[in-house]
Amino acid sequence: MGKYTAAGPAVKHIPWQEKPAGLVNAPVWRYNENPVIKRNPVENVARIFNSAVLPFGDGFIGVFRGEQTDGVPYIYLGTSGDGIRWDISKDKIKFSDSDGRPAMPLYAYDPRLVKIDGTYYIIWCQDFYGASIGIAETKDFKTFTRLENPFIPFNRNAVLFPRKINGQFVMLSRPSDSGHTPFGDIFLSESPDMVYWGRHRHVMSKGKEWWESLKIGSGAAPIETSEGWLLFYHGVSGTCNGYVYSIGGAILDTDNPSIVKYRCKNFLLTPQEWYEERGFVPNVCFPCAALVDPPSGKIAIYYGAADSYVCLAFTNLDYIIDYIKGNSDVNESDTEIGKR
Ligand code: BMA
Repeated sequence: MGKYTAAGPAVKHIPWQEKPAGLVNAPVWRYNENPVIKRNPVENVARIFNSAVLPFGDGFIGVFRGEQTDGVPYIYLGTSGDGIRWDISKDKIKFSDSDGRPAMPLYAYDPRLVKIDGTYYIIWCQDFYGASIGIAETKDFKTFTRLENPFIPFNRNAVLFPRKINGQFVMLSRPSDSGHTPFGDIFLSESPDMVYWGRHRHVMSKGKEWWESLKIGSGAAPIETSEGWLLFYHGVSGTCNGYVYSIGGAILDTDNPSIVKYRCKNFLLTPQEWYEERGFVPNVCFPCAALVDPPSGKIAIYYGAADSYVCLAFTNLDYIIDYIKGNSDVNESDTEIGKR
């Protein structure tokens, strides 16, 4: 048993590698056979990246952002025994409305996958007369029923907490504008029923450190730990040569998650390998999922690299929580309840 604990069932076959000896500046370390999904992975899909996975049955299931050969992104289903080698369907996930009629979004990207009380929710970015959030539920990964779009445009990077908090569903999101937004903070909204969303709260602003000085967006569904909700998110900086996306870490209060208890001033992972620095969009590490195995404390982070590949990185609960706490620098707006 480690110093800190995490909620949730054991994930016995979680992908894992020990931290290589002698590695410095690496609170999170990369899988040495990255990328785990390479280019042209299935017919009519040129690139798969920014994707989310969960344990399912004896293995894993995932929702994958597939950039079709016509350039339009959609979501594809994949299964895996080990969380590393994936069998991805060549057909897009077929979404229906509540009457069972086809209800496909015009496009869908950056899916997140969260299980709450036995139901799986896929949350993605889509057109709703402007970029906003789509959401669907499934229990069996055979039928996928669209729910009401939670927010009006413009919004991106929405992710649900994996359980109700104070009896409410809670979603993080990043309100934005119609373009490739040069700003953005993380907010939180509550719903009693997954239809009506309100009681909006500000969670975190872009950071004062260079790597997250332009905008931030929530990444993986938060992991519940004894210190609070462990959130891996992305932070963006604007360089003279374009945006750089790094992975950051914060810990939110368990009962009032709009309060940031700790926020790491250092990035946890920033582009440095060829598959992160070179690709369709260079210099992107974009986390969309994190698995935890509570008994061992092992954590596996899935992130998109350079808008071209799916990659894996590892850390463990004690190490990452101590690192975030040890390098924490919260500002006034982080620690507020987030209501004005
Ligand atoms: C963001 C999103 C992500 C993408 C990133 C870098 O705005 O569109 O899907 O990975 O830009 O291109």
